[in-house]
Amino acid sequence: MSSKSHELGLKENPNPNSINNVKKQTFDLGKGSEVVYIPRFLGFDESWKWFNYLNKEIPWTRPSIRVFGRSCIQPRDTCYVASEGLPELRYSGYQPHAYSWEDYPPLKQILAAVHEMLPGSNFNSLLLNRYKGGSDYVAWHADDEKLYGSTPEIASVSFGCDREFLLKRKPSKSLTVQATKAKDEEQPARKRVKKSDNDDQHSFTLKHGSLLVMRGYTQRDWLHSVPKRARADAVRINLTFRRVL
Ligand SMILES: O=C(O)CCC(=O)C(=O)O
Ligand SMILES: [Mn+2]
Repeated sequence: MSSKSHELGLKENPNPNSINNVKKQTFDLGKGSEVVYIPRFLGFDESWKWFNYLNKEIPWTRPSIRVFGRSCIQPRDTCYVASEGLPELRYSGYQPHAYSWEDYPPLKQILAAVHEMLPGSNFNSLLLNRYKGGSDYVAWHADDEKLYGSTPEIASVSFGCDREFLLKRKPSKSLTVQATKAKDEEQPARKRVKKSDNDDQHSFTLKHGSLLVMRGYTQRDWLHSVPKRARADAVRINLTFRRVL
């Protein structure tokens, strides 16, 4: 305990890196979906150290995936790390090899920092992405695989080039039905269909050393993407920590 806080009778904060001690932005997306953004989760220099390690040491691959029944090369490099004994991950017809945390000790240090920031979290798997430049991207999707359960918390740490991260609300099934009905009945659809407004789209610039957390029903009700950006001319590495149930 520092002498000053002792004099004032204040208790030293037991967890200086807790979520209560950093600048964070919380976005209530409604209906039980929430996003938290912490721009300076990790220090700037420390983050470059992680970036250099990851860029060099991770066994990056660029696999073939299936999108709408067609085979294509995934538009970014990837790698998967998971604790032993978990059900295997499969997305877009691709089953990544699960590397061990023990093979990449710095990943365990970043995981520990994430756990410290998010009390109660207990991530056991990690999907890594490397965007080599502005033409690498991730298309609109939700991480709604069954193995994560119905309300997964996903913690996303970014290094390197700033990239835009977009969220948009999934089209509501009932509204789609109403829209079709309105068309069938030749009534003006705009009267029945909710207009898309600002509450249905959000954009974040994910900075070097930042942490973005998606939780609640964000994967059920929202899609996210990192679109192509011609001006993003440097490498970005992103780590998404998840819990396989
Ligand atoms: O790179 C990002 O910020 C997002 C990556 C992502 O959504 C994913 O790997 O599922
Ligand atoms: Mn995702």
